[in-house]
Amino acid sequence: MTNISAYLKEKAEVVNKALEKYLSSIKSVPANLIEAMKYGTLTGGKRIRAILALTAAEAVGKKGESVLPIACAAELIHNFSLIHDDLPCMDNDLMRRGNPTCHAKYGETLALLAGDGLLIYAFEIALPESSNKLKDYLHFPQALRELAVAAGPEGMVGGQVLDIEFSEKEKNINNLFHIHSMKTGALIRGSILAGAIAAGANKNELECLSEYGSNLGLTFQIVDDILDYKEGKKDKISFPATLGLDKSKQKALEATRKAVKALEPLGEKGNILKGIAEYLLEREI
Ligand code: GRG
Repeated sequence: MTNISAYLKEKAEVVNKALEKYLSSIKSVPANLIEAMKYGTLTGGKRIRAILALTAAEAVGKKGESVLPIACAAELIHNFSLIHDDLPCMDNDLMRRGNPTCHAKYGETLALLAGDGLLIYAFEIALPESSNKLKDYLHFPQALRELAVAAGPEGMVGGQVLDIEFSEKEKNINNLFHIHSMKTGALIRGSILAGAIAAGANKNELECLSEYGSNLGLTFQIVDDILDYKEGKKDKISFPATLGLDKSKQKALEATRKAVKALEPLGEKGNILKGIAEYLLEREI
């Protein structure tokens, strides 16, 4: 049985090294832009989306590192969204991951552009540099499309708009599920599917992973809300504010059980994904 926290730590190091390398290899741009892009990406972060992409590739029989560019692309897209989410026109947050937010450190204009830079760079690193590399990147365009759908208007960006536009009264439990499945769940599910697609997964494997990913995304957001709530952010419209703490925990447990059940057809190959789902249910950070 794999020790999941050791596994997550080891994979996060692999991802961090790759992100550092990618971001250090950008040439001929203003130094302050690269600095802000690195700051927004490399200053903390659990790397869950990238790790899920690597682990999904392993669950369908490939080496995780064979899909590292796709895993890093998912992580760059996530970090772009965090920088933009913190901006004054969105949440106007001054702290993230225990440090000043990107705009608090570099100003609003550069932070906005650093986010844009990360989003676009995600697509650059996940596509082959030259036709010599096409063989290694065979399924990457399809994987990248999965990430684009997850992050774009049908997913994360659309969810953010709904979150902003629904009035407090409209944020009943059904709308809350809908907003979060787009805003947070879509990129988590998309990262899992993108890792598996890049690794050449078949239709049955993708069906299991899609169901796993949807439920894992829901667990992730409910637990995120519970952690915020326990930290005293009780004004926020969230699962515990709407359902209460106990019912929210129950919903997260139900979603985790569904996620784990969805992995059954993968047999032992799904064990690490199962462990990650259980770990994310119990996480404290
Ligand atoms: C403005 C065009 C445009 C796009 C941005 C702001 C935005 C659209 C979307 C916001 C999406 C968002 C920030 C959702 C919150 C998701 C969430 C729970 C983030 C925290 O994820 P963790 O815990 O973070 O994985 P770490 O720090 O570990 O990386």
